[in-house]
Amino acid sequence: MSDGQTNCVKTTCPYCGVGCGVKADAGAKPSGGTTVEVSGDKEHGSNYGLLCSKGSALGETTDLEGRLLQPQVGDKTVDWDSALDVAAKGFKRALDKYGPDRVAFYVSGQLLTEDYYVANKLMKGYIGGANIDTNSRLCMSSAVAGHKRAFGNDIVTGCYEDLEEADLVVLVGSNTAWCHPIVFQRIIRSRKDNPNKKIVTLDPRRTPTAEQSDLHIPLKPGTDVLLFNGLLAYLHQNDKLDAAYISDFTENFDSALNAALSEASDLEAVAAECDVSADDLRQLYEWFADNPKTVTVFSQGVNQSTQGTDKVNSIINCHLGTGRVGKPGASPFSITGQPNAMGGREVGGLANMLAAHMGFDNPQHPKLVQEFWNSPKVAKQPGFKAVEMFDAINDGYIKAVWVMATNPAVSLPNADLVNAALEKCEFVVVSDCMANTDTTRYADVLLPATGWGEKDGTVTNSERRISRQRSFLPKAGDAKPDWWIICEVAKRMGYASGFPYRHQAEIFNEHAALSGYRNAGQRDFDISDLVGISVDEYDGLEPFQWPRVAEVKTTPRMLGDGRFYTPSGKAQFVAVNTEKPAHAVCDEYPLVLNSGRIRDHWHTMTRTGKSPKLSSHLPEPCIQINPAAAAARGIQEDEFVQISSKWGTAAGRARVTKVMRPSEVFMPIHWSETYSANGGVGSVVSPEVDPVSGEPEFKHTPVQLKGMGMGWYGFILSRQPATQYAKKIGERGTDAWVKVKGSQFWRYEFAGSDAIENVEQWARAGFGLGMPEAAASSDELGISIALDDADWIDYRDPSAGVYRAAWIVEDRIEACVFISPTPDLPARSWLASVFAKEELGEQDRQALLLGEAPDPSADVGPIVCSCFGVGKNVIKRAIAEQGCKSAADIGGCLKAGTNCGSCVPELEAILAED
Ligand SMILES: Nc1nc2c(c(=O)[nH]1)N[C@H]1C(S)=C(S)[C@@H](COP(=O)(O)OP(=O)(O)OC[C@H]3O[C@@H](n4cnc5c(=O)[nH]c(N)nc54)[C@H](O)[C@@H]3O)O[C@H]1N2
Ligand SMILES: Nc1nc2c(c(=O)[nH]1)N[C@H]1C(S)=C(S)[C@@H](COP(=O)(O)OP(=O)(O)OC[C@H]3O[C@@H](n4cnc5c(=O)[nH]c(N)nc54)[C@H](O)[C@@H]3O)O[C@H]1N2
Ligand code: SF4
Ligand SMILES: [Mo]
Repeated sequence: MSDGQTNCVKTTCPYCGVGCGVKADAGAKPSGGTTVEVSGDKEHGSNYGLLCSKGSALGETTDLEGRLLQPQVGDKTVDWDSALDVAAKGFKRALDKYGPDRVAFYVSGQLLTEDYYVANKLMKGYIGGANIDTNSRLCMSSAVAGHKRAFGNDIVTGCYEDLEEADLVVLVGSNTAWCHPIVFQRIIRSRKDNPNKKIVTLDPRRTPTAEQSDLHIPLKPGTDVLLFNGLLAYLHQNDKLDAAYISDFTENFDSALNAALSEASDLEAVAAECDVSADDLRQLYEWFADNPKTVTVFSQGVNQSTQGTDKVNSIINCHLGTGRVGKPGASPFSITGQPNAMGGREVGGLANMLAAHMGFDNPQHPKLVQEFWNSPKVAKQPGFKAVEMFDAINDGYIKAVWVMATNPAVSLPNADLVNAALEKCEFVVVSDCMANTDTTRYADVLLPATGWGEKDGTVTNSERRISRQRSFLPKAGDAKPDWWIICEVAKRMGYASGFPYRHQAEIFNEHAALSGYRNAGQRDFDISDLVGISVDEYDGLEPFQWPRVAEVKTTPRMLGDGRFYTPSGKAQFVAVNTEKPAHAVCDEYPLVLNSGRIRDHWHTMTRTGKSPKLSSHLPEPCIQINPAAAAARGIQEDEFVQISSKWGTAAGRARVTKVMRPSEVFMPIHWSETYSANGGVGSVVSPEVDPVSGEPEFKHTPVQLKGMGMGWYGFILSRQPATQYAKKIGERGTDAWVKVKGSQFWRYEFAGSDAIENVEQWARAGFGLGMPEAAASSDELGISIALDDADWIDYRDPSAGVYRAAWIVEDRIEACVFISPTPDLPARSWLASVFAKEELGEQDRQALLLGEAPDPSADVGPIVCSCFGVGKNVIKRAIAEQGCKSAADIGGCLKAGTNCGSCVPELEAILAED
């Protein structure tokens, strides 16, 4: 659907669960290929025209570089017919020989609802097993389980408007400023209009979100249940509970209160146990008690824990106790991660759920689903949850697995075991848009899926808003939509009658019909108003919030009337007590590893890693360490450090920072083997899961930390990708490296323990260049050069272990190499500006050999604003020289922060430093 004025197509951002509306305009590049311009959709109710850094840079990720363009069987490129036959036969063989419980699908919150619907139908209705689970298990399953325990069904009761309307927003285990930036901007803007509004962040780290909050409570990891039990006790002790609401609409209050009082009746003791200031805790409790309009937002600091479900219920208990559920400005609010985490829940993508929010706990539901589908079989009991599924693959129980739109070799805990399991598994099918991911390398059959801009369907965001993702680009190569691929495999397995769809709108139609089938208000998920929707109507479908039935076209809030989906119709308090995380620190593993996200990368970087803008903010795997913990181990900023646990090891650059508590370290989740060596935190993470939800404890693994004692550090910037070179570095005993996409170069960082014998030979060989007398070229590296036109200038000081070289072709820099015994190497931000020059002057050449920017203004410093490439040094100069006093002043001078606004929290932090 275009907007009527231009060629813009209205679609939805494919990244986070905020679900922003995007206007996308594809045009032809004069040089061939396609340009994609994106802007926020002002009419979309989730973002009203705003987009964060990732959304704004979508145009940098839609090209064909790295895409999987044709099906592959083993190493061979094949046509679709052959690939689909092999996939279907492989599954059929395993099914016939071993039975429906021995095959599995591992799917994703990045599938569209229509894709997800048919994947679930194929597994649960035709294969007849329930071993379909999704990466949402790693993400939202504790919230799902907590909602079901309290409300009887998986319902997010509020909407984004509530966050604006609230007088108090409590953010628990959520780095909203970086992970849900547009929601965060909406909260911050509303505070400007409401001077009484307060934002509180509960996070062991001082995140950019905490930085912008009125109060940050850096609680000890894993103490959330205690803190919220303390709140329930406080509300009771101070007569702040809503007795009428409790008696009219809830059950089990006494046992929840008793549990709370048993461990958390003394505020001072709670504060001591959570390791926070009693005054700060009292402040939070008072604000919560006195603000009827309170929203408590929770995310992975809550869900990803062996107590995740209990944490969720400890929060909901406080909202039930004060009657703040589903009311304007008052709700618990689970904010979802992926663009279609909610859609997956709606179609039964979790192994313990059925389609249309039905479940195995109600014996009528499997029958009802089977009857509606008229399918030969139906799963009768839950299947393996993600971590169990990969254990079962590793044990040889599961014989065939199909991975769609997720990268488990990187993102599951205990990733080394997951890699071994995929290696061993008899039959692995992978559907992805990218050719080379850590998971695609295990595929027996590799199926190219259409990516964002090519695919077409619906997604549901955190506030239950169903929006269309629309295609505006031609399909890449032979790529096909996921729903089509699944249906074709289903047909070839002999299930043609169940998968007759010609268009995704037909699948949506069936999904809508199932939601209303024999429902009559008994089940929450109902969009039956859309039954019979035509292709044209589907194409024009405007965003709306479910449920949507004949009388009600959109529902911003649910459960505000006190009617719940439990057998009694009443909400359930859940008695919860604090349990310790699965593994405690000990002498061997004395620190707690926490893991999560950074501002500009998305998960395993298969898409954001292609964007120079998004790779400029935090380009490398790093490990955040408190100064005391670093000092105790003699660790300096920038050196390579290693963390290890019972399960494995990972390495990154040391970031010594007070944002960390002394006993914890943090590592981002984004780096894989595709982008780094040893940069994947998943190898280290404990595979323990929450007993109710099965969600892994990604935020709490005991680890050991040590400096890697590297003998030398170095980096290369090169116009040509030199992947082979980087691999060779690995072969030469380098212990760590990472590759980063820059706007005019690829950057490779590395370090090694043993000195390099002949550094010039080593450096030149890396580019396929021999020593000066030999003419050299290497097509293998994509770099070839007639030495006549080229200059190799270098500086060496063997006794100091320093080497600097630049390779200049027709006065333009082609590559440069810097090596030193310490991580103190020239600023990459300065060198980026050298690559932007069409012609190098004498001064530039000298500066390259000196390893120093000719003057301070040549180095912009680490990039803060990725939209306009504004670095920290430039911002600091504007503060000092132009008297900028606010983020708005900096925006006025430098434009930083004026496009997507994602860097505003960091601008504020820089202002606070001065
Ligand atoms: N930039 C970016 N945005 C994203 C994503 C991305 O990859 N990149 N991914 C999306 C997805 S799928 C998801 S699920 C969301 C996740 O969004 P968030 O949940 O906000 O992100 P995380 O960084 O995983 O974790 C949040 C915080 O939990 C804190 N935490 C750790 N342990 C505890 C604890 O015991 N208690 C409390 N209270 N807090 C704790 C961590 O320090 C961390 O700051 O982000 C979505 N948005
Ligand atoms: N240590 C640690 N690990 C974590 C977490 C953590 O906080 N700490 N968080 C967990 C969470 S919340 C999440 S959500 C997961 C995310 O982890 P993953 O789901 O593994 O990460 P992605 O990189 O998003 O993987 C998506 C894959 O699908 C491909 N893809 C994209 N679009 C499509 C499409 O339309 N069709 C197909 N077929 N393929 C597509 C991409 O190229 C990519 O390979 O990570 C989890 N892992
Ligand atoms: S907040 Fe950013 S990543 Fe999330 S949907 Fe909006 S633009 Fe996309
Ligand atoms: Mo997630």
